Amino acid sequence: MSPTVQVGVVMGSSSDWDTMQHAVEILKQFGVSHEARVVSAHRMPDDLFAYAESAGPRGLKAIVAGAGGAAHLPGMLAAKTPVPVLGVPVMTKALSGVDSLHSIVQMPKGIPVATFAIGPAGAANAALFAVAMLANEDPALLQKLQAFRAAQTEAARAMVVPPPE
Ligand code: RP5
Repeated sequence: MSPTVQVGVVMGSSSDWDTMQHAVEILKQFGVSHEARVVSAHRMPDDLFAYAESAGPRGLKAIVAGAGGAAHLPGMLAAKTPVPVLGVPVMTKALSGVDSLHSIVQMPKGIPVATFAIGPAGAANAALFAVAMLANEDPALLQKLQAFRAAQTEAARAMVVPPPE
């Protein structure tokens, strides 16, 4: 039997990878089992439904979903599964990702999508949020998350201005 995947990272296009790889990097860093797939809402609607319907039964604990433009991928996934969906607005050329942000964050009442910042920071933070969710039930993962934060604190304390060239 294949090992259980805890977090699914899905995106609307391979062109989203530059952004979404930052989510995958974090999950790798924390040793969280994951998968990364292209599931386009408007080009692969049946696949989207199949992915969402199988997410719970397969044991996924969270889905990090990134899309750009009229970004219905996270919302439609959330409509089809009770597994928490963490939405990442991907930067777009025409509207700088504000279109993606608005279409992901403005879910009508009843079907939530946790929405993160536009671009790489959002992708990384969505993965960190998934780690924090999993850490509620996993003391070893919680320890790693606390160490990650402590390292950030130390790095910030070591900062000097003006920055060395
Ligand atoms: C969305 O359309 C994707 O999430 C991507 O951000 C955007 C552009 O897709 P491509 O035309 O690059 O495949 O579905």
